[in-house]
Amino acid sequence: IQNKRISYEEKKEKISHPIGKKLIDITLKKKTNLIVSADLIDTKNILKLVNLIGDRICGLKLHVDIINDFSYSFINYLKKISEEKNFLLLEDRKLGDVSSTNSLQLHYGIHKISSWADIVTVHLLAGSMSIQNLNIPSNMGLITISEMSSYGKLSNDNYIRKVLNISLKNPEVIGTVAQRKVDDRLLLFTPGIHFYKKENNVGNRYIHPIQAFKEKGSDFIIVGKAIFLSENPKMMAEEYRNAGWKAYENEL
Ligand code: 5BU
Repeated sequence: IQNKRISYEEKKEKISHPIGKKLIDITLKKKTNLIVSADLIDTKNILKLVNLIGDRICGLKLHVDIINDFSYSFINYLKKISEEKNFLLLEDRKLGDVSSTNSLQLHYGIHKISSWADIVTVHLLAGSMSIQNLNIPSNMGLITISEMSSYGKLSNDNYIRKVLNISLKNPEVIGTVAQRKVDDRLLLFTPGIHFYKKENNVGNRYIHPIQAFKEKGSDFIIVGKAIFLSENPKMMAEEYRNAGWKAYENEL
C-alpha cells in the first residue's frame, strides 16, 4: 500500500524555517494539529478559553484588532501560558499592502505584532515584493493566503498558483491557507472546520476534519466558533483534537 501523504516527521525535514519546525515539533509532542481561533473581544474571555484548551492545541490564532481591552500585560500573560503549555501564537492580520506599509503594520501601532506573534497571515494581492524587507524577527514566520474558505472567494487557479510559487520562494513563508493539496515544502492550514455545519449565514464554508486531511491534504485544522461558542470548550477541543489526529493518521 502506498503512503497517501508524508508524515509530520518527513515534512519537518523539508521545512527550513525554525518556526515551521517548531510547530511540527509541538504537534508531534502533544499529538495535536488543532489550532483554535479565539475570536473573542475581551481579554478575560480569551484567557479563560486558553486555560481550558491550552493543553490540546498546537497554536492559538488571534484577531488582535478586535480586542476591546488589549494591553501588554495581556500579551505577556498569554505569551507565558503559550510557553508553559507549549503552543504558538498566530496573528491572523491578513496584511495586504505594499511592503513598507505591511512593515509599519507589523512593527508599530498599539499592537506591535512583531514583538509577540510567532506567525502572521498575509495576502499577496500586492505581489511578491510586498513580503520582502519586512524586517521580521528570524523566529517569526508568515502564512500566505492562497485560497480562502469562504463562498464566492475571488481567487482563481492562476492566482492561487502564483501565490503558492511566491510562498515557496520566500524563506520567511512557512505555509499557506488553501483549499487544495500544496507542495510538501509548505505547511497547509485549513480554517472553515466544523463537525456537521456546511456553511454559516455570512458566507463561511465548513468541512469535517476528515475531509480536510483526506481531500485537501491539510496539516493543521483551525477551529473557531465550534469550540469557543460551545457549552464545553474543553471537551469540544478534545474532540476536534482527536478527530484531527485520527484523520492525519488515517492518511499515512
Ligand atoms: P470559525 O468560527 O471556525 O468560522 O472561525 C474561522 C476563523 O478563521 C476566523 O477567525 C476567520 O477569520 C479565519 N479564516 C477563515 O475562516 N477562512 C479563511 O480562509 C481564512 C481565515 Br485565511
